[in-house]
Amino acid sequence: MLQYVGEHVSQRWQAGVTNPSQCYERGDVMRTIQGLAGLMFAVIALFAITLWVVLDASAAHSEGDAANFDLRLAASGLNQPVYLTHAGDGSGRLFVVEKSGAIRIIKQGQLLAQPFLDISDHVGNDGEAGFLSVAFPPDYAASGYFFVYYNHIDKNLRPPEAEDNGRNDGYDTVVARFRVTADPDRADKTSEEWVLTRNQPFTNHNGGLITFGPDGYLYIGLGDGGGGGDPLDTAQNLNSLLGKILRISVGPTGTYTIPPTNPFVNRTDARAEIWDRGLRNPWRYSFDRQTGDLFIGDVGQARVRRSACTWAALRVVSTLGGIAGKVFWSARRWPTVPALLRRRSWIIPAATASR
Ligand SMILES: [Ca+2]
Ligand SMILES: [Ca+2]
Repeated sequence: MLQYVGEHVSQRWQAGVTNPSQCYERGDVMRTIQGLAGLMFAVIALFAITLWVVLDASAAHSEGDAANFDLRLAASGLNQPVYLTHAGDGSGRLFVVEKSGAIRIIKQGQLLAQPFLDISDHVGNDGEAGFLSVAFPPDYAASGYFFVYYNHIDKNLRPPEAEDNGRNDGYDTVVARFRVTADPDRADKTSEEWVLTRNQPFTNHNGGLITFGPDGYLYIGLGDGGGGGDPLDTAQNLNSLLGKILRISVGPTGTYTIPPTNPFVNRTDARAEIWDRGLRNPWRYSFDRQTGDLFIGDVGQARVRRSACTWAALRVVSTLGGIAGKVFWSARRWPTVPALLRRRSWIIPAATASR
């Protein structure tokens, strides 16, 4: 694990912005219209890139050398570390999630030999599946319970849902609650309580991040279930939890309740847990500490038949402005122009990068 040391890193990631019209799947009828749209996108993208280069050069000039940072070794001996956080308890400890099934503690700069939690005996660690994140509630210091996201080694833990079309190939998703023991550096493995479980139809696209938002609710990222091109069309399906970011209210006991301000609450044609939809695999996301906006790193996919072009996408969702829950970019493909005209509430990524 490396420690970032420096002042500022500009968003070089945006330098990968290319023309999205190269990537959406073209229908036979709309080819001409989309070709014109492609030209329009190309002009806009060229203008945007030019503007970005100018602004970035200006920013770099005013903010100092963007390359003025260094990396130092912070800890070694970790096994597949995929997430790093703290408990918000003032202890200064860092908690590192190992994909293989454990949470490790870095305490006063030293990696403790004894894991905080080790459930590797029932984590399905393969490919994109594994032990993927941990979330400590705001009152953790007093309450001592916390939540984890992992894929269970038993693929039959949950049967396929109706929209899964019988597919049962992935390690099923588990969001579970655990409790700490009298030793603050050790959790009680036997305290596990399942809060939410979900079948995984395919091995990939399991999402994996759970985190508490500034509103105190638990946000859960779930991918579209997997397979190329969202074959089950789950991401825009409001009756499916897949391809979504969910928002639930959790406490020291029980499963969960639905926050009354969730966008699809009190609707019979949608799952009330859904907070955002149209995602392919929101592997990581993060709240802006000042504005509360949510920055979502998604792995997009555009061309289905000719696979030369795939996308990583950054989307920004305001938790304050009320846009959450509208129709976003489909995980299946870049929306066609007619689709965009029909669905003006579609929101395209804030930034994209080829990968
Ligand atoms: Ca299953
Ligand atoms: Ca999956």
